[in-house]
Amino acid sequence: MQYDLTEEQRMLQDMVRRLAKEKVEPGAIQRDKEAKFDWEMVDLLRENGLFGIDFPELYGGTDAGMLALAIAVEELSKVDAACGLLIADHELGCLPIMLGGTEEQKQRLLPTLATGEQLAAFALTEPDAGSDVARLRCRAVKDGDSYILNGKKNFITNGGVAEIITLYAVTDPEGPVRKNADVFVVEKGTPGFHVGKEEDKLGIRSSDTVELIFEDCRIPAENLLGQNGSGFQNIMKTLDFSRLGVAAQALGIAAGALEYATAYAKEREAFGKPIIRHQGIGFKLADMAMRIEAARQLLYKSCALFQEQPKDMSGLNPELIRLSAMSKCLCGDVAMWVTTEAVQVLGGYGYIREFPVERMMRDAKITQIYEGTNEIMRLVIANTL
Ligand code: COS
Repeated sequence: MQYDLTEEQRMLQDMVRRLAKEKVEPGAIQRDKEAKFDWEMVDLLRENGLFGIDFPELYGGTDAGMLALAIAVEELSKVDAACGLLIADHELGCLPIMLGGTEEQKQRLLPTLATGEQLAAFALTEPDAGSDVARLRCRAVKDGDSYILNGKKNFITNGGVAEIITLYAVTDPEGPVRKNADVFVVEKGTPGFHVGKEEDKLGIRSSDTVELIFEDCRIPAENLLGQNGSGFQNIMKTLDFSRLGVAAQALGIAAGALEYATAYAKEREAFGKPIIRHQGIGFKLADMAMRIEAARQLLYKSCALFQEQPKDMSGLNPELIRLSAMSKCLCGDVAMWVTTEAVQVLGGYGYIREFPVERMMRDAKITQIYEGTNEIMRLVIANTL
């Protein structure tokens, strides 16, 4: 297992870093202000082949692996976390297909997802349950060669813009918990599938977060992914992989905040010298850099291990489950702490919208909440000890 970056990974890092600085950073403050999904960002990622990084070549991807994906998400998130989320969340929406789909389903669905021509979203959380997956209620009832879906999903990233939704629904409410649900593919435009309320959020404001409503929504039975009753297993494994993407997003936010705060501290003078020369600020920046580097090492190591794993429904070693949860939790906590400190370093300028660190602080918060709260991550880690 190696997680020193290869030549190809360094080239990708340089390319995405340049793209982020030149094309993503300039509009970031405005996109946050307007809280509007920006298709130009999607086009930029499409043109640069960034949606298919972790897709097998067989289905049109570049098969560059989890570490390459994490590097790309990190670089984009350094300047705009909502942009990094575009590719991380797309991967989340596609993972249930990669893990549980039949060969026919993969061939049918993955090529247009690998190029980003179609976007995917993952629909798990409901108004009454998100962490407690066994309590989810959305229903799928078999009817001949169809399933009929009824229920609501909320806080669904990309739900209003995606063409393909991977949806978790209970198929057998009387059946044994965690063996009574499945993941389905729902295509945009299917009668009975509506996009509901759009959320007005604290951070990642230009990302699309909506409620999805299913009312007697009939989908073909061939859109069931995997064996009947395998939904819980599929989403647990999906989340083990996808949490590395959230970790990368969090790491990028933290690294972006450190970069900005360091440059500021070298310029800004107080009491006759740049504030970085005052230990109160220098030590803050040192602690920020230290925690970021530690989080990065853990994430890169975890990605390197994960990319050796088959993307199918075979089991996952508890050590990997633990590493994924640790990466997500540590990177999220580091991002929240580092961005708060970055605001402090900038003082009054940190608190106003003209400077990016207050946005980074708002963006960081979600990484401690979604794709498994950091409390759930600690539960997962404890369960594997
Ligand atoms: N990866 C793979 N398998 C896992 C797993 C993981 N991360 N966590 C649990 N499992 C397996 C267990 O090994 C167990 O398998 P067996 O039945 O073969 O023994 C099974 O799943 C049930 O585990 P457990 O009894 O711990 O299940 P619980 O219902 O108590 O819940 C948690 C487990 C809380 C860990 C799970 O529900 C979870 O991850 N919730 C968070 C979901 C989430 O991230 N929601 C956010 C919204 S998604 S954007």
